[in-house]
Formats: sequence, structure tokens, C-alpha cells
Amino acid sequence: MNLLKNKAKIGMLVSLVAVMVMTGCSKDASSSAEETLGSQVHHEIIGIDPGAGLMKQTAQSIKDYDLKDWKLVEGSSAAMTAALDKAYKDKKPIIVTGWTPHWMFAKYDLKYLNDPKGVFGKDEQIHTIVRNNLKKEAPSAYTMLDRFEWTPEEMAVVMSAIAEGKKPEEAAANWVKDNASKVDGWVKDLSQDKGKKLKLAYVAWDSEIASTNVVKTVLEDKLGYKVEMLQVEAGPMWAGISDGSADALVAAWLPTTHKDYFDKFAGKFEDLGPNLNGTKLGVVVPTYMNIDSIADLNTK
Ligand code: PBE
Repeated sequence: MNLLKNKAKIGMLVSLVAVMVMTGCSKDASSSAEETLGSQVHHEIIGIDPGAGLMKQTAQSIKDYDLKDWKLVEGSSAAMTAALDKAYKDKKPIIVTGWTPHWMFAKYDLKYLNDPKGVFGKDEQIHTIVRNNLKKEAPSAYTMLDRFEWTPEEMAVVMSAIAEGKKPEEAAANWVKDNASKVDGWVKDLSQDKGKKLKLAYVAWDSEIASTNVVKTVLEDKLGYKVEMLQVEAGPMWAGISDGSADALVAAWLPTTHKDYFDKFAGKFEDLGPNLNGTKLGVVVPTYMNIDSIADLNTK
């Protein structure tokens, strides 16, 4: 009798354990929601500095594509590329904000997610902007800045050298040396302005670190200026040109990305037009990721 009772008890215990194990299993199965792309990347899009136009456009895309759970992480260009590098080495999923020209497209296999709603706009240009009166007060610099233009491929040479560890000024000096005839075209017939001081404002975006260093090198080595580079955020960069505390910038992405700044300071600067054609901005992922459109971030 006692034995029977015990057997029954054991039987109950076994089935209880079985049920627990099964629930445990089914719990695991139902948690496949945890394996969505969103949960793998903690619903984070890795952004850059908050003043970048790219950040405003990405925030807008989160609204327009109704990406309710998603957040845009503020940081810097350097932090973004460091996060990308780490994930890429481990073949882990990662979603970043990106732009072209950028060395990261040469170093990694990456793709822009399609943007069917066109939130990121079309191709635009990088413009050179100078303070009012620069033409009168530093005519050689003004003309050189006005003539300055190059291609994404040329910029890529400087950017990649910096990404591989060269000091920006060294990478710029090498490029200037290797592209003497192009550079001569920018400075031809201009008089030296020995020792005159100039301030170039820029943001620490990889593309602008490259361009600003090249322009600084040319102004110093070919025209005799003493150039200071002011690294600031995007808002202060535009404000600095507009209030005359800086002389020039070669980092204005127009007509879309810096439209807010362009409109805000209209009339307080001079736009010398494009120095580079063929840019792109958007949400970027490694090609090993199985996603093609921003619209799919909710469902993948
Ligand atoms: N960028 C690089 C900047 C302009 C240059 C695309 C990150 C921006 O978004 O404002």
C-alpha cells in the first residue's frame, strides 16, 4: 500500500517535471520574438554627433517609417565607425548612419538600406562658405577657396590614408604633393599673403577632416597664410562663419542636409558653391545582413 502510494507520488513528480520542461521549451520557442533583428541590435541605430544633418534625417525616417521601438543613438563619427568595426569583425548585425564619400565603404562591404519614402533626399553637393568681407580682406584665400573643387575619389585617397593611421596633416600634404597640377590650378596667379591669419571651421566628420586639412595645407604652403583649424559642432560652425569669428568652411552639405543652418544664417555668409559632387546619406548595414529597406526594420 505504502509502496503504491510512493509510486503514484513519483509518477506525479515525473509528470510535473515533464510539464515544467515542456513549458520551458515552449517558452523558448515563443521567445523567437527576441531573435528579430530589432532585438539583436537593441533597436538601436548608431548615429553620430547630434548637430549633423544626417541625425535630423534619420530621426525623421524613424517617424516616417513608423519605427516605434527604434532609437537613434547619439555619439560621434569616430564612435560610430568603432562600433561598426567591432560588429563587422564578429559578423554581428549593426545598423549605422552613414554617408558617401566615406572610407568605410572601401574598408567594409556595406549597403545603404533603400529609402522608398525618400526621407534622405537626393544627391547633393558639398559647398564652400566664407564670411562676408573675406573677398576684400584676404583676396588670395578667397579666390583659392572659390576655385577649390575635387572629386569623391580624390577625397577618398586622403580619407583612407587617415583611416589607416596617417596624421591628417600628413595625409593632406601627401595628396597635395601627388596632385600638383590640380592644386596649381587653385592657386595660379594668386599673390602671397605672408603670415595673414585664417580660421577654418569644421566638424570632425571624416570627409571634412580630409577636405579641411587639404585646404589648410594649400593656403599655408602655396599662399603663405597661417591657418588655424577650429573643430566645432555643426551649429557653431555655421554660426562662426556668420558672426565672423571664423573665415571659411568647406563642409556645407546642400541643399538638404544643412538646410536649417543655411536658412537660419541666410545673408550672413557668402556661398561659393560646390567643392564636391556626388554625395549620399542614409542608414547603412553590412552586406551580410538580410535586410534591404528601412521599411523592413519593423518586421525583420
Ligand atoms: N555628414 C558628413 C554631415 C555632413 C558631412 C553627412 C555626417 C551631416 O550630416 O551634417
